[in-house]
Amino acid sequence: MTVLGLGAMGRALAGAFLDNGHPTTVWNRTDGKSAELAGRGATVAATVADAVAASPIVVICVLDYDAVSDVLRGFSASGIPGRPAGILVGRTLVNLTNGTPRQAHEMARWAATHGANYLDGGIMAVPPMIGSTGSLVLYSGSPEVFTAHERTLAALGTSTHLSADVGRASLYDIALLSAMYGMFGGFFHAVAMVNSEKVPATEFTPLAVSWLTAMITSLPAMAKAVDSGDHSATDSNLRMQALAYVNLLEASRDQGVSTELVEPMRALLNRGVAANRGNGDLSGLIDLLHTSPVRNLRTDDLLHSDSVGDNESTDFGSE
Ligand code: FVH
Repeated sequence: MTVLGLGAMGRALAGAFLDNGHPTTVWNRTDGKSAELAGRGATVAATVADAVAASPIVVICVLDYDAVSDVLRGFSASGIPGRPAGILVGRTLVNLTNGTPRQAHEMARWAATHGANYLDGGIMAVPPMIGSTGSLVLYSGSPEVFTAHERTLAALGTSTHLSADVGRASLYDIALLSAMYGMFGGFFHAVAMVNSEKVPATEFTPLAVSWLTAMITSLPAMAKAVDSGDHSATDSNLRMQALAYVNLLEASRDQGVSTELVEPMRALLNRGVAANRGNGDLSGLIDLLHTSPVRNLRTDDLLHSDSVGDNESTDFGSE
């Protein structure tokens, strides 16, 4: 194995390969991050080319795709004098750097022009989890290439190959991060609310955990509603929630808490009411995310009216 990039994640990845008995070569842009891995048996390469030449599988995990480009820019398919040519031919490049589906497709094309196999991956774990079964690594790209290296990659945790579409792993990665940041954003706002009355976060948090745990159980039913297009089944209709949400905003302002995290949901709830989805489930809002808000209407009129517009492209951001 070769691991390019020895940040917190790269070091964890290299450590997991070593723990599983894989001879591992490591490289990092700057010095000072390889000593502990060297002590555990890793070979420290002086150059990227040396590191790549050392192994059939090259894992790269750096800050972002610009950094990936910086690391790999020296490689030339054409054999320009002074640059390593052909080093990547026949090797498998596994890119676990966070990025977008478009970047994954571009990277796959780049790898193909250099004769390398390419897998793109998304790590759903933090560094201390790497190597445990709780660490999920998502892969996309050629199923044959994944199968060939599946056992080796299992050193990092639970591997899941999603699709031959090389952008799929980053799509899932970004989607899962979106869900995570939504949860964190809600929690941050909630803690700021109780903090405004000097309630310690640690006192409040067990209630938040228990409430969020209960609410998470509604996600599979919401997913079913999205897939069927039928959002009619609900005990908590959208219009009721849109009205209650006004209190959330008013209370925040009264408590001196910024509404920056919670305003966007208000706009979407209002768009849902305007799109005649008020009697249905909250999951109906997901459909609206495929359309853009385009015109302004008065929120209160719509929330308190039975006859609402049928335009799904409505923005209530500026009441
Ligand atoms: N750590 C985490 O919790 C998350 C978990 C999920 C996956 N992410 C993604 O993993 C990628 C690497 O993250 P990281 O935690 O290792 O990040 P850092 O500790 O900040 O290390 C960054 C490494 O990237 C190297 N680097 C940065 N810019 C360049 C460049 N222009 N050329 C070459 N290398 C570069 C940096 O090198 P150095 O500063 O030590 O020389 C580190 O090796 C990331 O995509 C996360 O989103 C982590």
